[in-house]
Amino acid sequence: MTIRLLSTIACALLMVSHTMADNNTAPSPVAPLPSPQQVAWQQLETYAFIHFGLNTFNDMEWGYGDTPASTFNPTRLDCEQWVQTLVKAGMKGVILTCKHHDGFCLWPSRFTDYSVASSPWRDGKGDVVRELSDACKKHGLRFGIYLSPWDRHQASYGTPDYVTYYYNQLTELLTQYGDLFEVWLDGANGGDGWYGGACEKREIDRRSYYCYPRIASIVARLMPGAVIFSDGGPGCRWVGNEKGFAGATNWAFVRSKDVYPGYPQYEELQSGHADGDAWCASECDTSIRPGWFYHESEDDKVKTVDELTDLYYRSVGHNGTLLLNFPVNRDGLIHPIDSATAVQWHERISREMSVNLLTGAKFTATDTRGKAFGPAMMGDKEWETYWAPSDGVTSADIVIKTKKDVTLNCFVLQEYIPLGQRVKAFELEYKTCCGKWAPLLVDEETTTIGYKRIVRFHEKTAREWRIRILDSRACPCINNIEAYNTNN
Ligand code: FUL
Repeated sequence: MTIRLLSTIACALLMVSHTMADNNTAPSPVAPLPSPQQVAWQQLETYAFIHFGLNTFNDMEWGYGDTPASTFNPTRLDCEQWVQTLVKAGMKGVILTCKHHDGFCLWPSRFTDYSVASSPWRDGKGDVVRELSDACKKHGLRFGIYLSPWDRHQASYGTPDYVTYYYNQLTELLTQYGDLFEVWLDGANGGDGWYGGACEKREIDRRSYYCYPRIASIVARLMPGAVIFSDGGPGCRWVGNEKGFAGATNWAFVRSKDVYPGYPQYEELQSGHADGDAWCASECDTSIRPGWFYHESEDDKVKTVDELTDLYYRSVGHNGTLLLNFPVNRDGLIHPIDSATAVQWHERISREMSVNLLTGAKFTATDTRGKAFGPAMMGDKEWETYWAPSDGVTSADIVIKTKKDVTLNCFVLQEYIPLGQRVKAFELEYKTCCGKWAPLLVDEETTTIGYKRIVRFHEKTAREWRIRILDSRACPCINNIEAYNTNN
């Protein structure tokens, strides 16, 4: 045997033992990473906002802070009607404007009389937060709170006393209403207001006034399962628009030192920061009507089922969540036009995504680190199992062979995000009848995947499909691939 042959055999043995050693070892996580709460939050995918309060009764969007509490008087308020509608619309949770910028509280706060306790509704004995949180418990919906930091009613606004007042109210909401999944901190802050009769403009330092780390520690102590929303998190971030969509390229990261509530370069939030140091996925908020609060003049301006469907694909399908607002009306009900539209929208999405045409298909890949991470894991519906190639492999092809010809116009791709968001670029292809790979026609960039990427493309019929991962921050970890024909 020549020395050359011996060294070739030795080299081959080394490679085999190396592969075997790697076989069942999971890839190392790539920071930034989500907390288990952030993963659970993103899995909710769609949940509702309710804007309701004095503005509803006074045809306003931003009350000045002096609107009389006596004008709050919903005659037929029924939180069960809200929750039942939201469940039928596929919502997994609801966030209520417990206090909007006008400072009026939908619960009888011990710290102010500017609340439902001073209204004629239920003779001043009502509590909307209680009624809604109870209805959520009864019907299995998660509950969250919006507590506006800006308060145009309080005389102390702008002083340290107001910040204590804010913490006290936050504590009431975190301790009196059971489990919460999200705490929503609005970015609109400071400006003119009533402020106990001063009627002036008050500016605050948006970065330091509320001491956000203190708020985060109160939430972490009293409601550890909840994620905090604000422009830059820390739990989840604003998507940089109020239209309900995220960028096709969408990283779940932000540069935590840069972003704060009121961040001027908020448009960056549509795609996140590829070089961010903190996990902070995007929440796409929008209203089913032009306004956040109810206005009769908008009864004929409710978004259509087509518009909402498109938003679903560009929010949940762009690695975000969709927070869809329902402006409760003066009766205290979700308007029938809004509820009918939302329910039809949910039925439409459910129909479009009802038959996964890859069921029973064969998945293969150009590289696999070991049996436990085989390509079949992408078609097994299990969250905890995923395909991954060897360490250092940052581009690979996944080929999917269906049993017969199928006509597709949509792929659903998911990364196993507990190990980080990795994929930077991919391409989708199909095999033509003459056996050549050709690109599927996609109208947006195919870059990031994240928790969920839904890629719509021009319909094609074929038996073999290829997903080419072109670049990734480390070896990709793909845990689910589905495909649909949304025209069926
Ligand atoms: C904004 C607020 O100013 C709007 O009134 C609304 O509450 C929306 C969800 O957030 O920043």
